[in-house]
Amino acid sequence: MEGVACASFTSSASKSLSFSSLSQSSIITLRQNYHNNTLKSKSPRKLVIRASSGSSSGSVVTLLDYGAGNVRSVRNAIRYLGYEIEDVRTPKDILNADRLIFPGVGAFASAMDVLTKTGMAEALCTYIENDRPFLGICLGLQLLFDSSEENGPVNGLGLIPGVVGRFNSLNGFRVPHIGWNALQIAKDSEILDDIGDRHVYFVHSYRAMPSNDNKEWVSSTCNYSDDFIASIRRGNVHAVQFHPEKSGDVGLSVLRRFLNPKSQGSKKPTQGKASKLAKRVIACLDVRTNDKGDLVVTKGDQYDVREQTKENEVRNLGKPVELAGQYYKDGADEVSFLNITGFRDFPLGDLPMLQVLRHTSENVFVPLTVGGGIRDFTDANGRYYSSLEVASEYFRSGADKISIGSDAVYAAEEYIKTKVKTGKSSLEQISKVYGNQAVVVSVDPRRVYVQGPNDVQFKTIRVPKPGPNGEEYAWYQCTVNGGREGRSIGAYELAKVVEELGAGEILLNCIDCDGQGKGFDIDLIKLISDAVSIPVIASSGAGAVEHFSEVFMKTNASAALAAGIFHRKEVPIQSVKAHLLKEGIEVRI
Ligand code: 1PR
Repeated sequence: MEGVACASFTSSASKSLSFSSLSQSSIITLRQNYHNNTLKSKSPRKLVIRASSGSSSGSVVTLLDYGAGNVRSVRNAIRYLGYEIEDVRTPKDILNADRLIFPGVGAFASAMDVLTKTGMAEALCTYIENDRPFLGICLGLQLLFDSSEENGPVNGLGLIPGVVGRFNSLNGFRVPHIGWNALQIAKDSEILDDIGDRHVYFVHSYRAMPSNDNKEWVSSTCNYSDDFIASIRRGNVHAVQFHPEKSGDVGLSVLRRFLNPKSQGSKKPTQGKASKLAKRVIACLDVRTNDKGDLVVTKGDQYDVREQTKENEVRNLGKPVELAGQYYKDGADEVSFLNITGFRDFPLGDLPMLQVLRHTSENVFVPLTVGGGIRDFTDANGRYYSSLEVASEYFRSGADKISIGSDAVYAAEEYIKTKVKTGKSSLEQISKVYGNQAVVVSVDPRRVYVQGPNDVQFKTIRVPKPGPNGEEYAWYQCTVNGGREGRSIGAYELAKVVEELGAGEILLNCIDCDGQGKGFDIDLIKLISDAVSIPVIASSGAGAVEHFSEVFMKTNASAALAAGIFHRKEVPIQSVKAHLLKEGIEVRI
């Protein structure tokens, strides 16, 4: 029945549909897959289509946003390139699109559910079968396959043979796969022509694998634990597993080539070099309102952000949007904003912070993380806001990831006490809706010296230099409220628990090293990055380029973050990267 419905659309459509690059046998194969895939549906839908010439002009792009998450970055990138966006509201809008972008977000099963219930699944199949210009991004690539193991097996659109499976973390590869990787170009794909051996940004836990059955589709692969499909192309149909909207200039060129293929000269694609996941260099902006009421970038010494003067003012190192834009141009792989007074001020009342995100995301095309104040909150009028609502507002305003500090500590303490996952903590709720990869836990530990490992119930390390009273061991005590309150949980215990509760990444600060410029706390970073299988961002203490190579050589950190040296312009980001390259450490250039 489904096949008949699609066929009748094809013959009756008034819009001329091009079958330029799909042979008749390919179309039959595609239909067969979709047919098999939907046979289980209880009441086969018959799509009534009135194809029109559509309202799209050359500068209009149709965007399929089914409301499951944040596609603001994609919107920003399309607008930045000078195009207007028309949103899909009905299946007909898909069929009438001149150029369709499908940035899949959220989980595979819920996306398929929405697409099927709204009739969009069938419209998408028809659109793609008819070789209309299509660009799927991330989940927008995965949904084209037969099925996914994510909370499944769950049927996909069945247009491309293959099963989407989870990365295997057993070989020491951290899952999610977050960061910058280069591609192995398998065939001419036009939209990838400018990439060469430059890195693009990935963030995902599931991937499709190349096989004999789908080799006609695969236009590039990427290696992470094994070779997975980084992009597909068949005729006018493209999809990429990476995020072009978050891949800096090179990502914008992918979008530009899709949006306006004719304006771009065709190049012979250059083969990428073998690539591991590049180590990331992250610029962090601690943001707060100063005593005059202006939102400023500040920076502490061991978390004290006030000048040591009579006035005792909040240190002001610049304006958040300007600095973030500058770091993007300088080559930062990510930018993080930490709203450092978020623990006491309600972030949704802090409209300037949301404005900062909105403005930054219009011009910064690498991932943006925001943290501070993500927790449940009841305002002065008795209105209750869940942490999920707070996070959603951050996402809507342009964040790609949110970071949770104090609230993650409380959730971990509770879990250790009860051994029950309630599903109610901010960490669990946000990662369930937005995916683990969108949730960072920011840890603010302080080193506490002890005489022996049995002095505390927490994991200790033997310290290279004895403590003030000759102590040979130390543990790392977690704190909340910007380091003001020490808690009865170690960073090691916290890291393991938050991974279980759904964190996708750990931002590992260190109060002792913060702002000191003497290097990262290698012992701490080694302890935590060896304890978990999610990526760890080393933070606090960078003072020279050598500190970055040291942390990457001596620990399993996936990224290194710095603040003071960048704000004070002591060390440019490019010098850090040049140094890392010289030391043989792969970075994005
Ligand atoms: O607890 O969920 O509201 O989150 C609050 C967030 O604000 C946490 O991520 C916490 O780390 C951060 N925060 C709170 N108070 C401060 C402070 O400095 N007074 N900043 C603070 C944490 C540490 C790093 C810093 C690095 C690198 N700042 O973000 O950027 O240490 O600095 P460096 O390179 O200059 O050494 P919640």
